[in-house]
Parts: sequence; C-alpha cells; structure tokens
Amino acid sequence: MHKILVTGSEGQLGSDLVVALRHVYGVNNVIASGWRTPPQNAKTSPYAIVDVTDSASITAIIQDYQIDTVYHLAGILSAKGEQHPDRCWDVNINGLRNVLEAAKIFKLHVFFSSSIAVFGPHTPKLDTPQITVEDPSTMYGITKVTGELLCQYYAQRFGVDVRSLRLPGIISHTSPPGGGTTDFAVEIFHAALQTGTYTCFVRPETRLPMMYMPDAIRAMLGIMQADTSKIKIRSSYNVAAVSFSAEELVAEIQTHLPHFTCRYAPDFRQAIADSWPAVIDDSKARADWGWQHQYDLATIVTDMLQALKPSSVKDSCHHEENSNLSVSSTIR
Ligand code: AKB
Repeated sequence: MHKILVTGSEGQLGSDLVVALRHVYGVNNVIASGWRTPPQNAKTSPYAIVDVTDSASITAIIQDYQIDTVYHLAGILSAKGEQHPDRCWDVNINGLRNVLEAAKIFKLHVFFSSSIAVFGPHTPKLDTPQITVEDPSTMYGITKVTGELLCQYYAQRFGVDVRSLRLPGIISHTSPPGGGTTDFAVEIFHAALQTGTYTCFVRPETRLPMMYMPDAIRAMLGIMQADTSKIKIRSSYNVAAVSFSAEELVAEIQTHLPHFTCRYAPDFRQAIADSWPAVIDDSKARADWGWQHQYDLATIVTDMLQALKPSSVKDSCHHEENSNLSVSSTIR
C-alpha cells in the first residue's frame, strides 16, 4: 500500500484531496501536512507540520512515515503572490526543489500542481495549446513556469516520476480558496446565499477556465494512477472543464436565486485575470491518459447551492429539488 504525503493539505485543494486519498488508500496511509498546527476541530489526523522551504523538514517526514508518494500542493497563489513576491518565490520554488531533491534520493512519485497562470498576455486566449507562449506577468506564474521546467528536468535528468497539471480556477464548497484571482467564483456562492448580493472584483465579461472540485480530484488521481507509458509530458498538462464569464455565473445563480444581485468593482486582480487565457485546449491530457470532466456550469451551480444552503432551507427545498440531488456530491 502506498504511503502518501500531501503538502499544503489545509488549502482549498488539499482539504478535499486528503479526504479522497484516504478513501482510496486508507486513513493512516495519507499524511496531511502544513506549516502550522491545524484547527483543533479539523479532521486531518495523521497530520505533520512540514516547512517545505526547509529540506530537512521534508526529509524527516519522508523517513518517519516511509513516504513513497508526494502530492505537492503547498504554494502561494496569484493575488497573494503579488503582495508577497519574495515569499511566493521562496515557498513555490524552494519548496518544489526540496520535494524534487527528496524524490531523487528516495525514488518518490510526485504530483505538482501547476496553473493556467503559466500563460501571459501574448499567449493565445482561445483554445490555448499545450505548447505555446508562456510569459506570465505575476510572480506566481513565474514560479509555476519555473516549477514545470524543474519537474521536466528532474524527470529527464534523474528519472523522477513527477506528474503535473495546469489547473484552472477551482470551485468547491468544503473549504475556501485563499489568495487567488479566481476566488470570486467561490465567494459569490457564499454571498448569494448569505446576503443576496456580491461585489465582484473582476469585470462582468471576464471569462476564465474553471473546474469543479470533484473533477479536479478526478484529474489529480487520474494522472497519478495512469500507467507511466501514458505520461508523455513531464512539464505539466493542460486540463480544462468549463469556461464562463463572471456575468454568466451570476445569471446561472439567478436561475436558482432570482433576487440575487451582483455589482462589479474591479481591483488589481482584473489585470491578472486579463493576462490569462479564456479557454484551454486540453486534448493532450484527454488523448494521453484519458482525462474527462463531468461538471458544466449548470451542474456546478446546482451542486454548490445545494451543498451550501443552510440546513433549514435545505429541508424545505428537499422535495422540490430532489431531482438535483443526483449531482450533489463532494467526491465521485
Ligand atoms: C489563482 O487564482 O491564483 C489560482 C490559479 C488559477 O492558479 N486559482
């Protein structure tokens, strides 16, 4: 049985990934980790404090738990990275380098989460190809491009079995995103249900690639479980699910909550969003290791609202929305 370490397990992706991995590999075989003690009520045990910028901290945990696989999710996202560029470089680059060095020594199987942030203003915005211009305008994007090249280098030079995905904005109801440009697509659901109004930090026509968490989990497990012969790209694969604009998301939410209103007050994150593609071509991932998404905008919105609705409202809606329950799940 595999022994798996998840770095950044308290983040948006990590929280759901740990649950999914424990479901498949057993609770005690998946070690959640982060740089600080988790909240007392967090169901994260077994959990270890790991500072990814400290190679000794990574080596110790790998030896202590006889780890053979690392899902390396620890990182600072795009918006926060612009506020703390030095820290973003340190955590995202030195953290990855320490994991790859450990992988070289201990023959680890590694997953690295890259991002659509590797692309920039000169990248084609529509059907962005797998191999194209990568000229990111954020420190986060620069660390992801560099990270992808490091992964490819360690795979080619040292035979490290590292696999990676360029993830789009991830939408989930279990834990909030932290410090990203695509965070509006999660915040909006909470605001719609709690106050009925939302102030969106990007313009209405801003269209970005997005993915629902169950699809993201399926993508991460799918690439890691694929036969080695199928993994032909060792930098990072484009993966896509849906693309929609902020105003299309609002309109879809309004089909469930007609009184919901959204106003727009773009801030510094608008420029980041404008530098990213709108629609990604992920045909290589589909052809090489069988990637397929399941959720479109309508099913994401139905599922998110169902999951986040206060339980009193859920009870009264149970009967009329019973047909929607078929798409309501955290992990499939
Ligand atoms: C962010 O907005 O920074 C992330 C990403 C697209 O990588 N969600």
